[in-house]
Amino acid sequence: MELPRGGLVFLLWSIALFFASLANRAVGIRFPDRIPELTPTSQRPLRTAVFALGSFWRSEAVFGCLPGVIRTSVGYAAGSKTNPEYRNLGDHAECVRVEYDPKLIQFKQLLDVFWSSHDSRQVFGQGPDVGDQYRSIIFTNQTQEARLAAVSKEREQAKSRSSLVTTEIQQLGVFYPAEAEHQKFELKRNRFLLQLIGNMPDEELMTSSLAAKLNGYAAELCPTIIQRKIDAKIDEIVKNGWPVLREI
Ligand code: MHO
Repeated sequence: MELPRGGLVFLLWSIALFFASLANRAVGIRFPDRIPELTPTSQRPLRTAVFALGSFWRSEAVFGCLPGVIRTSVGYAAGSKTNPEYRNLGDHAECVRVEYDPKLIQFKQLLDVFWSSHDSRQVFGQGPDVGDQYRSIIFTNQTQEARLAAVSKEREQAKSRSSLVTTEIQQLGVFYPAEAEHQKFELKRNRFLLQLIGNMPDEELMTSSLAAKLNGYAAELCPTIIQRKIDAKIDEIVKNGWPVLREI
């Protein structure tokens, strides 16, 4: 009897889960992340959103921890310079690209996080960072997103007329990924967490959901409940003796 395609995928997935649960005991929290092509979330159609809200180190951490966000990366957009670099980014803005599962989180909710995570009224900078590269932008892909963005901006402006909301809303053009050292920057500063996930190479850090979450955790920018959940998970791993120091 021929197995339908869906059935085959399910069977492979069950086998992978079984081995993952065995392997999990030995390698801590890393294994599920090693088989991204078999994770159920990545089989669903994902959407992409891009935002600029100041230093992209922080922006990536803000979005990485949200339930439903599958992957994050940082880069440059909104400018005219081709192939911008961190030290020479021309008129581009520092951005975060968020890949999310629309069944778990919606563009509207991402907008809420965008507004609550920076000061959209600050001119020519964000927080301590000065310059046009830190300007506030919502990038859109479709009319529906542009409409939602415009409504949310109006709502934000209506909160106070004492200053103007500087946020631009624009159609996304080219997104240039930033250099590797800027990806998951907050996580990379935390050697303990890096070790805990098995010192993933850069390419893997870029695509890993786990790394996106821990990047937010490292910066203490996850929603409190998630921050606590990860704390507890890490305590558990440490208590159970993983990673195990076998010799010295
Ligand atoms: N305040 C930051 C800005 C970095 S950013 C990725 C710094 O330490 O330089 O532009």
